[in-house]
Amino acid sequence: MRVAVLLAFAVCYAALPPKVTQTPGEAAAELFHDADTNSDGELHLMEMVQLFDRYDVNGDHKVTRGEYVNYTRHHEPDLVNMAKELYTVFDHDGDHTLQVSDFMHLFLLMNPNVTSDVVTEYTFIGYFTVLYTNLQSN
Ligand SMILES: [Ca+2]
Ligand SMILES: [Ca+2]
Repeated sequence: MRVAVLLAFAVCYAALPPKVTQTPGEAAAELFHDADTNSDGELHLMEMVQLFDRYDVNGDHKVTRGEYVNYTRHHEPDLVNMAKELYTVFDHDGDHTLQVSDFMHLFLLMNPNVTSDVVTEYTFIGYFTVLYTNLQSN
């Protein structure tokens, strides 16, 4: 009897959808803090390049879909369900590979002041909150 109850519970539990523990804003903040290597509340162009290098595990100056999904699974598990869509958004030139130039494009897209090589925490989190919200509601 007890085993049957436990089994029923296990079956119900397994059927639940994956638990989303972060709001889009929290996930965006986590990504910012991961990217802001020197923790000064600003994302510098160099930090964007460093972030690219962390995704590029085998160091061939390309981030493949596999590298991106793997990094996301380990560092931003809440985003893994939308990792494929994010990759497509980041792949600005549409060649199915991320290069530093794609990250540079993203940086410029977030940068309201093109003469600056800095994106503020506020701007970065705002951009990614909107992006995550849009992908979640799809
Ligand atoms: Ca920084
Ligand atoms: Ca690579």
